[in-house]
Amino acid sequence: MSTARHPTWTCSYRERAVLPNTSSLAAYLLRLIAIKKTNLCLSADVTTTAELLAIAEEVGDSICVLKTHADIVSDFSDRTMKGLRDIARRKHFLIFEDRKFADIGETVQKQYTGGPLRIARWAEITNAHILPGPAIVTALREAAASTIASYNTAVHTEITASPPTDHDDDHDVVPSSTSADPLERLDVSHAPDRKHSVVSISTTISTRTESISPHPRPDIDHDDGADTLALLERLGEAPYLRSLLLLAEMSSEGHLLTGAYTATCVQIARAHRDFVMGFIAQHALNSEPADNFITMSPGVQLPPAGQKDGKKLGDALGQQYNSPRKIVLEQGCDVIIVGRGILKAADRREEAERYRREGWRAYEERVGLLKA
Ligand code: 5BU
Repeated sequence: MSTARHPTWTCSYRERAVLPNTSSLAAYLLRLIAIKKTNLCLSADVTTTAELLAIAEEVGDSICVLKTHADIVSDFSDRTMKGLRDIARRKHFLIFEDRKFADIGETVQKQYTGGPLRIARWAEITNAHILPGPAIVTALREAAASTIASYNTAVHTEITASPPTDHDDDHDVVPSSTSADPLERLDVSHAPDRKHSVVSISTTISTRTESISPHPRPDIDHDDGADTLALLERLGEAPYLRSLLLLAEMSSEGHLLTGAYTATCVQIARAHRDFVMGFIAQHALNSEPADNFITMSPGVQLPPAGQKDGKKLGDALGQQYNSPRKIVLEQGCDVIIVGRGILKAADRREEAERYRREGWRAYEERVGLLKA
C-alpha cells in the first residue's frame, strides 16, 4: 500500500482542519495541535487518581491529547472524571480512553456508556478493534449520539427570588459555569441542602450533531500575529462531541493487524467519516483523495537525552519503539503517543517538552516548513 504521496502527507495541521470530510472534533484537534505546536499525546498509564491528575497538570501544556487506561486506576470515580475534564479545559487538550472495544454492538454500547467508567461521558476519543465486524462502529456511534443528546444541553439557571430573608446564605445557587462540558455544569441534585422554595431552575435542551463539513475559522486559521494564549482563547472549549479511532496496526511484536485486515479497517473508517477520526497505526493510511484521517501512533521512545539513536528499543514484553522522527517524518503519522518515555523521567515536564520538540520538528520537516 503506497501512501507516501497522499496530499495530507505535506499538508499542515491547519490546512487539514478545513478539508472536506473533517468532523468538527477532528478539526478542533487539528487546530489545537497547530496552536499549541504539539503533536504529542501522553499515555498516562498510572494507577491512582492522584497520580493521573498530577501528571495531567504537570505536562498538560505540552500535549494535544491525554490518553488514559481508566480500568487501571484503582480509585476511578466521578472525582477522576471531573478532575481530568477540568485540567483538560484549562490546559487545552482532548482526552482519549484507550479502551480497545472488541465485542458485539449491544455489549460495547453498555461498556462505552455504563459501568463504573462511563467512558462516553468524559472521553472525547476512544478506540475499537474491527474484529467483530463493522457493527462495532455503528453501535459505538449510536451510543455516542445518545450520550451527546442527553448531556449536551444548555442549562440556564435562574434564581427567582424570593423576598430577601435573613437567610441569604441559602440563595447561593449559581451555575458553576456555562461550559460546554456537562460535568462542569451545575448539578442541582448535589447542591447541599438548598431551600427549594426559593430557587427555580429552568433548563433549555439543545443538541448538536457531528458535521463533516468543517466550518472555516478565519480568526484562527490565518496568522494575524496573535499569540498562543490569544489563539487558544479564540479556539474555545472542545465541542461536546465524540470520535473513534480504529485499531489498524499495533506496535507490539508479532501483532496480527496487518495486510488485508488493515485495509478493511480503512474501508470501514471511510464508511463512517462523521464518527471515525482516524487510526491507531504505525504509518499514515490516507490513500484516497477524500481521506483526511488522523493517525496516532504508540510505541514511541527517544534514547536518553544526549544519546544518539542507536539500537532498536523495546521492553521485555513485546513492545517495540520507534523515534518521533521515524513515526512522523518517515511514516507520516500525525500524533505520537508516549508513555514510559515521559512517565519514568526524573523531570517529566522537561521530558514531555523534549518529545514535543522532536515530534514538532519531524512534522515541520515533513510538510516542508523546515529544511533537513
Ligand atoms: P509506553 O509506555 O510508551 O510503551 O506505552 C504505550 C501505551 O500505548 C500503552 O498505554 C499501551 O497500552 C498503548 N498501546 C501500545 O503501546 N501499542 C499499541 O499498539 C496500542 C496501544 Br493499540
